[in-house]
Amino acid sequence: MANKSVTFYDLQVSTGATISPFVWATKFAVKHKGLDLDVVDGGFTGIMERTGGKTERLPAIVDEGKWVLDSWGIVEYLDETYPDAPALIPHESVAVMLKALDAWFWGAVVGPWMRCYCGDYRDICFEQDKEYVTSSRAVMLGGPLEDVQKGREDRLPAISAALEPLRLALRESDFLGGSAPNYADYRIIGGFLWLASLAQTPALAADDPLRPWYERVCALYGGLGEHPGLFPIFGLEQREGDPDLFNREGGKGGIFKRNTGPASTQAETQMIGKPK
Ligand SMILES: N[C@@H](CCC(=O)N[C@@H](CS)C(=O)NCC(=O)O)C(=O)O
Repeated sequence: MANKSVTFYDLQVSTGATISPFVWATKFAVKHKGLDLDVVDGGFTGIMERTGGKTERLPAIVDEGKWVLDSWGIVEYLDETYPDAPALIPHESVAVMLKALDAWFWGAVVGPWMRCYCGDYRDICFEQDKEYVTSSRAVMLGGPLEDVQKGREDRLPAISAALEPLRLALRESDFLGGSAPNYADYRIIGGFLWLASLAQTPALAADDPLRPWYERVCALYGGLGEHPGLFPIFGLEQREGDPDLFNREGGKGGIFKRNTGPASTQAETQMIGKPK
């Protein structure tokens, strides 16, 4: 029997790939619930017309005639309406921690990437969107997109290095949800797929430890995150003088170093010179 579908208002670029991180997260969320996406295509201009005046921002869905707006609103709706399907937010703590994680991720990574890729972002949009995207993003970023993007090769290595908290967690776990994905994975993959929808140069090392997680999440639901219009985000080369793109050793201390008694801490104790 075919799955039930919801009408899904997409936000796309000229390749046909979704651009918005919010929309990407929501596509995965709908599929997680076992529902199919009945996609209404479109770019940045004409959202109000496409949605009959219901919203200026996407994502939006219509389920059995009911309009549901906002990525987080849609997730709450899906968990409430389809309690028998796997939960997106299986415990209230997931929502709280994900909000903290997401705020860190935008501040440390997505925002800085936007400043490295805002010209690519405009160039990949549909022709009819370019004027609006150029002017609105220049206001958001405080200057012409070419000026803001300039010098990105000098900034990308440090942004890659800033992703270490995610690498530490995902070295030990297949998904942010643990052994199976949940909304935390979808929310964070949204930022990576936003980048993949537009990046004309890679942002992360080819052997970045995040890559298996990225590929694992993209492959879910018949390859939802493997749209042919996406660009490679792995392949950044470290130049002389650049910081390491990632930490090869993983976590060595604190929460990542289990104390099983003095033998386990002896080397560190000696190194820091604690008197007996
Ligand atoms: N709080 C909203 C934010 C959605 C949002 O800002 N969407 C952007 C795309 S990333 C949008 O629709 N932009 C339309 C525009 O820029 O005109 C949500 O979580 O759904």
